[in-house]
Amino acid sequence: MTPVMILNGPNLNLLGQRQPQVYGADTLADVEKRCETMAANHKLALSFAQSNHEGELVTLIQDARTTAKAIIINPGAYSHTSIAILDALNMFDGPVIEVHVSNIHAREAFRHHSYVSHRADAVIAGCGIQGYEMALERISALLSP
Ligand code: CA2
Repeated sequence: MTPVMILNGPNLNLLGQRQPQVYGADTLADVEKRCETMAANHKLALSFAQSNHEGELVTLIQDARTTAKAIIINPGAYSHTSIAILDALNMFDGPVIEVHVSNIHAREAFRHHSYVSHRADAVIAGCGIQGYEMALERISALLSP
């Protein structure tokens, strides 16, 4: 089993509870369940986390340097603001995929730029929560020998 970390940033703990027209009706627990199924099919061992705190996300990314072979991250609004998260990802050696539930490019101008995209090997936006499963499939392909 290859360890993969999935990280979620601020407010994503409220997924499914507000703005279903933007983010859909599924909760973060639903996302985790679907990811667990996909991961098992691809022989990946998931660690799944969410934090509303920038520093905690930085620490989790630092931890991943020794505990995970790949990172899938939805940094939430920190995508658009956090050089600290970008710096932490730049110190991680494996593949990084950035996921956004909504299509950030079809939304307000301030969402069009993501610092994390400077490091990400791939970016998936606007595919709803299926984006996480797509990211896992891609990670599996990238990590297979
Ligand atoms: O589309 C995405 O996945 C985002 O990363 C979500 C972030 C937003 O700041 C990014 O620009 C795009 C916000 C997550 C807010 O999550 C909510 C969930 C339920 C209800 C309200 C907000």
